Amino acid sequence: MKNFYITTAIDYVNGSPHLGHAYEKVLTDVIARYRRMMGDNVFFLTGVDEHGQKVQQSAKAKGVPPQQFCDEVSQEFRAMCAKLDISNTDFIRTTEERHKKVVRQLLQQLFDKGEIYKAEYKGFYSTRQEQFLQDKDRNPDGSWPEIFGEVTEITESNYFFKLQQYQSWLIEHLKKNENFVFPRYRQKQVLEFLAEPLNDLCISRPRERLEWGITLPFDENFVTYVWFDALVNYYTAVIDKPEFWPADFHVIGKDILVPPHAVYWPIMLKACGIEPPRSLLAHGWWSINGAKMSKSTGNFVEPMAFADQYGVDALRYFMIREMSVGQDSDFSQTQFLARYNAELANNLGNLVNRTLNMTNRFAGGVIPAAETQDEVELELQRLWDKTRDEVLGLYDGFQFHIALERTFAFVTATNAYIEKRAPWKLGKSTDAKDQALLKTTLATIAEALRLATALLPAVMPSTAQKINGVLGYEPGAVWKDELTWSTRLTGKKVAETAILFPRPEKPAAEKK
Ligand code: ME8
Repeated sequence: MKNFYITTAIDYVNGSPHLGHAYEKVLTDVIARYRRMMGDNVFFLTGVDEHGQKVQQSAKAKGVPPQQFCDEVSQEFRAMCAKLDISNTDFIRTTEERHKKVVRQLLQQLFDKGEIYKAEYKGFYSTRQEQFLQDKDRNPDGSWPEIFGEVTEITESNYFFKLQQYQSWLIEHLKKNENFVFPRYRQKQVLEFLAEPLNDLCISRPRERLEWGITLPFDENFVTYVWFDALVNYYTAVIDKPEFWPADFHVIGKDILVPPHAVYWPIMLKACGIEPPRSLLAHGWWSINGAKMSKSTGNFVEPMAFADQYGVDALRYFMIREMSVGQDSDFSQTQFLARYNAELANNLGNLVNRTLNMTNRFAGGVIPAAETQDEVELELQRLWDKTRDEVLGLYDGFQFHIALERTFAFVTATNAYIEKRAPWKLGKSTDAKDQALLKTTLATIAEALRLATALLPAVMPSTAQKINGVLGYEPGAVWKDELTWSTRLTGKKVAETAILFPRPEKPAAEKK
C-alpha cells in the first residue's frame, strides 16, 4: 500500500469560513478520496492558522482574549469540514502544544546551526500582509499596491533566517523536479521570482508590537513570524508518522504559492535537513457574481447556505465541475441553478428515477438478466470503456471538471439509449422477442447507472451511496474491479423511488 500525504492550507481564523475555504477543502477531499479508491493509505490534513496580527486584531475588536476567539472561530471551520463531508484524517490548530513544540525545535535547531541572526531593520511594513516590503513591491508610480493595506515605515531589531544562501539550491531543485508545482505554468512564476536575489527572511516580531505568537526559544522578547509558524503545521501533524513525509501534495490558493510555499517552505526544510514536499497544487480564485471575494469587503457567499438548500453534494459537484484546477472561476447563482437543474436533477436524477420506475413497473422491482445483445447495447458498452479510461486519466491529471463532464456525457447517452429502446412500448407487447428486449433494456440501464455512479464517490460521496442503495447494491472493496461492465445487478431488488435532487423552492441566501 502506498502512503499518500495531502494537506490544505490552514485558514486564518480572523473571519468565518467562506467559499474559497470550502472549495479548497472539497478539492483536496476529491483527491484524497480518489487516492483511497485507488488503494493508497491516505493521510489528509487540514486545519487553522491561529497566530499573528490579523487574529490578534480581530479578537481585540470582539473584545475577547485571542485564545477564546480562536477556540470559537476554529470550531466554525471544523463544523464546515464535517458539513461538507470532508474526509480529513486530522485537523490541526497552530495554538496546539504539539505544534508549538515542533516550531520551537526547528527554530532552535536553525539558531544553533547559525542559520538565524539578529539585525536591525529599517524600512516599510504592511500590517495586512504581515510582511516587510521592498522597493520592487511598489506600483510603477511609487505607491503601494492595495493588497498591502496600510504601509508604515519602521525601524526595529529582528531575527533573520538566511534564505538567500539556499537560492541556487532551490533553483536547481525546481529544474530537477519539473512537476514540483501544478499547474506547470505556475512553476515558471516561481523561477521568475527566483531570478532576482532573495532577501533573508525576517522570522520574528518584537513582543511589544505583536504578542499573539510562538515565543522564540532563544529570545523571549520576540514571537515567531506567522508564516514561519504556519508552514510548519504540515510537518507537525506527521512528526510521529515519518512514513508520510515528504508530503505528496500541499493544496493551496495561487496567492500563497510565491513566496511562502514555493520558496520559504522548501528552504526552511532544507536548512533543517528535512526533505521538501513532493508537489504543490495551486488552485485559482473564486469571484462571486463577477466581484472579487474577500473577507474585508464582506462580499462572500455563505457556502453553507447553498449546502443547506441544495444538498452538500450539489455544492461539491458545482465547485468541482465549474472550476478548472488552477484557473479562476465565478460563482453565480444563475450558473449554479443551471447546472443543478440540467445536470443533476434532469440528467442524473432522471436516469435514477426512470431506472427505478421501469424496473418496478415491468419487472416487479427485480433487475433482470439481459437476454439479447444488439449493436445498440454494444455501443453503450464501448462508450463506457472509453469514458472510464478517459476519466481515470483525467483524475490522475487533476482535470476533474472534464472528468465530470465525460461522466455526465455517459449518463446522457444512457438516457438516450432509453429513448431509443422505448421500454414503455416494449412493455405493452406480448411478443417474446419484445419481452426479451425489455429485459435487456432494464438490465442495461441499471448497469450503466451503476457504472456512472462508480465514478462519482470522490466528488459526490453520499449521492453515490444513495444510488447504490436504491439499486440494492453494495460495491466491493476493490474499486477498480467495479469499473467493468458486468451482471452484478442481476436479481437485485430496487427501491420504489429516490429523491436525490429536489427542486429548489426559493433561491439560496446570498450575502452581498
Ligand atoms: O492564506 N477563492 O489563510 P486564508 C479560492 N493562513 N481560494 C481562496 C479564496 C478565494 N476567493 N480566498 C482564499 C492563509 N482562498 C494562510 C495559509 S498555509 C501554511 C497558511 C484560499 O484563510 C487561499 O488561497 O487567507 C488559501 O489557500 C486558503 O483559502 C486559506 O486562506
